[in-house]
Amino acid sequence: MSRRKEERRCREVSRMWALVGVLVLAMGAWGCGEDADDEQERVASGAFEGEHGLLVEATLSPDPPQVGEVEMEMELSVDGSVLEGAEVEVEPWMPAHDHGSNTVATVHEHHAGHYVVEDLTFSMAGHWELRVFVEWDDGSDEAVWDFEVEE
Ligand SMILES: [Cu+2]
Repeated sequence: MSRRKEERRCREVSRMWALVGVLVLAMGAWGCGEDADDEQERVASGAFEGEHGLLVEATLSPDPPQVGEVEMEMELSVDGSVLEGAEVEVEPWMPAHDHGSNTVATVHEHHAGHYVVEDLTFSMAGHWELRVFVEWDDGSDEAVWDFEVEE
């Protein structure tokens, strides 16, 4: 069955259930969840690991990101310990075109292990990477992830 037909069928079933007044909310868990899955793959917020124990728990807003300025905050830890006083750089990168953005993002630690990113922008829509480089007393690591930036 084509996806469109399936979606239409989902809608019709939804309507029917709504008409008889039965738990429409249950539909989401019942097979009409395709859109929610797509959404899940596109978001840029989440937990991302480096190869040397770094864990970046990032929140971007809006999410999925849009062209222009994006607000970003991160919790950083290494091997499970809160990472305080690290040097952090955040670089947006568009691999298909080999370019970054027009602004240089700056990062400051708001409180222990909690870092706020400013001047983070995406200059065009499409597939971007976000590269986070972190240096601390006796080590360094990076975490990179990728996602779609919307118009
Ligand atoms: Cu580009």
